[in-house]
Amino acid sequence: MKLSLDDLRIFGGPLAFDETQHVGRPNIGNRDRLLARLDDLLDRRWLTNNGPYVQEFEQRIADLVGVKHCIATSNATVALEIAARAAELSGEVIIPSFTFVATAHALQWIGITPVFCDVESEGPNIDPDAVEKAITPATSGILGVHVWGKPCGADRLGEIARRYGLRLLFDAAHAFGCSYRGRMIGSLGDAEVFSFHATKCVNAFEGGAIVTNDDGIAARAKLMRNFGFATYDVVTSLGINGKMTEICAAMGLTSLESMAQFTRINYDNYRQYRRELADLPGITVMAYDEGEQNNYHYVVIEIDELTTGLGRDAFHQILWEENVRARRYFYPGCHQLEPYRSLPRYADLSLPNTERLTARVLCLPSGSAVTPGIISEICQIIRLVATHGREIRERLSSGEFRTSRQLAANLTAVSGPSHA
Ligand code: T4K
Repeated sequence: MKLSLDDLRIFGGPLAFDETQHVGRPNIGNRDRLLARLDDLLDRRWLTNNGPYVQEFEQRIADLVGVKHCIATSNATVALEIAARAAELSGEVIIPSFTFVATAHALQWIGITPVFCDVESEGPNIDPDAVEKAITPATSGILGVHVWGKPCGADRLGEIARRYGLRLLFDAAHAFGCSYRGRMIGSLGDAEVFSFHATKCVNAFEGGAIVTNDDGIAARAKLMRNFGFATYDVVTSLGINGKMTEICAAMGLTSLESMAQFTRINYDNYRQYRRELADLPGITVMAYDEGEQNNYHYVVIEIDELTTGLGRDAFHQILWEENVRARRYFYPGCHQLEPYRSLPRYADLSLPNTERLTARVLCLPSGSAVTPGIISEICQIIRLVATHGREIRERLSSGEFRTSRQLAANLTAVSGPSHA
């Protein structure tokens, strides 16, 4: 336990964790079930191309979400590209800048201009009023993102989309198993996309899925996922290779069987972080609406530098020094990343809510690889730093540190002037 500043690694104390603590360490599930499925698929000699495990995975997801169609893919980025084409998007599509860069890249990759929009002042999701203001004659759709599994204002967005004749899609990469006003995410808008990447609550090693009630989108997406082949030797549309393999579907099915357990663990972790960081000035653990279904996969703190005396980047670096790989999901906003920041259309773009959020949030380790003891230790470090922010800054500024000189320089530089 870190009880005083001298216990911190940056002042020469011992490393808090020998083993690196990650955000999104994969949940494994039942190994025996997975290995039995691997034996089956090897015996069957059917390894990919719409095999039985993929079809079973798709059915399970469609049932869970309550939609007509699920098209499993190799990952969510390809799923976004396919969904955008299947929904016949073109020209400009409005998206939040506060998202993983894949949301923007998927559009840009297929020649659609992502129009970055601000999030609501309380964050973390796209602001419907800002969406409406961003609509131009070139706009063909809106692609909302349910950041950290927290649902977008889908009803308002749906009303705007209807009024302007736009398609409404959602990047639900974080939101498998979450609900919005009692409806499962996945059933909103024209289509939604899930990620089953290794770091997600339910994982298929790598994987994604398009879910929709729209027969046309589903039919086109199915073709596009497999090079546009309607049957042997018959190509009826443009396509790509976006297929999920059988081994990924085997993992996905196994992971789905443990979903309730993963969610329970995430919930307990989230509650523990909230309990142990409660009443800590300047630190807020972002709350989930417990009236909805949540996967509680991301535990996110917001840091108020004016109160703590140290900014988010200082917390980030101090935690990394202790072998805690807290993550800045998301930093910076997409509009400040290449290739967008160098393009003239984004050069003067200012998104104040996004920029404020990207400077203040930090995701903490959770999931089945994290124990209550690990969470307590992480909270103890955060509490120590948050309650001694100004002292830490002064000690580092005066050169009193026993670890990396460069780190000290960064710690004082990234946080800006003291607000004492
Ligand atoms: N839309 C949104 C809103 C998204 O957040 C994402 C992906 C996508 C679309 C695209 O989905 P996919 O095409 O990936 O299906 C990670 C994930 O790779 C990425 O899937 C995820 N979002 C994003 C939020 O996080 P990175 O580059 O920040 O971290 P990564 O994958 O290197 O690893 C995360 C941590 O987990 C590391 O600290 C190490 C640990 N780890 C990772 C892997 C892969 C393990 O312990 N074991 C592992 O097998 O993107």
